[in-house]
Amino acid sequence: MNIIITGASSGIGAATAERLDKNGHQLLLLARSEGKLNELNQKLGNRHQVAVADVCEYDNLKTAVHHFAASFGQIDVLVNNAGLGVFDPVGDGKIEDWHTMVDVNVKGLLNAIHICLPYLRKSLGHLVNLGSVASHNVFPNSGVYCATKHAVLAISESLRMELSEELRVTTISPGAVNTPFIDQTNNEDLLKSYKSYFAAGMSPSIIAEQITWAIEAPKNVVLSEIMIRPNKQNI
Ligand code: NJP
Repeated sequence: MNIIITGASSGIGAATAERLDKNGHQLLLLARSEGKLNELNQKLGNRHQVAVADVCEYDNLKTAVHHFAASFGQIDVLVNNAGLGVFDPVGDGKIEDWHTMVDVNVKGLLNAIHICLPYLRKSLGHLVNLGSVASHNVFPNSGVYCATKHAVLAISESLRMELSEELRVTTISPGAVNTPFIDQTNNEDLLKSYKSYFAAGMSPSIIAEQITWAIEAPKNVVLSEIMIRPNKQNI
């Protein structure tokens, strides 16, 4: 299948690229960090297309997606993974951090959906959105992040219902995953306390396995949401 992965330069996105490559899929690896994307592609035998693009920049994103579609004929799957969390109590939050989270996690996700949807509907394809346990629960110190992930689940579920004849939609909702995710937080006290929490989280390869499982499921079923936590995570 021809698969686009946003946020492929790190963490869950990079692990998903490695896992999908193993099963022979053709990938578009998309993120802003050119060096990391090229390094990953090299590790995978330079078999894939790389696009240096910000999901917030609609026109650049569109160019990258169209180029991939023109190269391989169709797009079967979008793994909408790019996202970030900057943790702070809402009362102490910085407006720039709030805007960045909304811009990337919601507007960036919508940009990719809007651009890819005509292709995915044509190929009777699959949309995978990265939600979170924060799509369901609200935690202290991450209120705006939780709001963005609630939005992701709402977008997924509405598309799943509206386009059930043309599109399969899966939300992946993990608990803590051991990636550089928490390094975006600049509140020193919170960073200190969360660092070990995320370090004790799941390997990103476990999430990559779930994404692969959802994509490769029989065409007449949809894994609409996969929630997965470390067994010791009780929230
Ligand atoms: O984080 P990290 P994860 N345009 O920091 C990219 C969700 N999640 O793998 O552009 C394009 O290793 C960035 O690339 P770059 C989480 O909310 C995680 O953990 O080069 N790409 C990088 O590849 C997110 O949706 C946990 O900087 C942009 C990637 O995003 C997804 O999992 C728990 C971008 C982030 O990689 C992957 O996060 C959970 C932009 N503007 C949900 N901004 C967890 N780790 O515990 C960022 O429930 N990226």
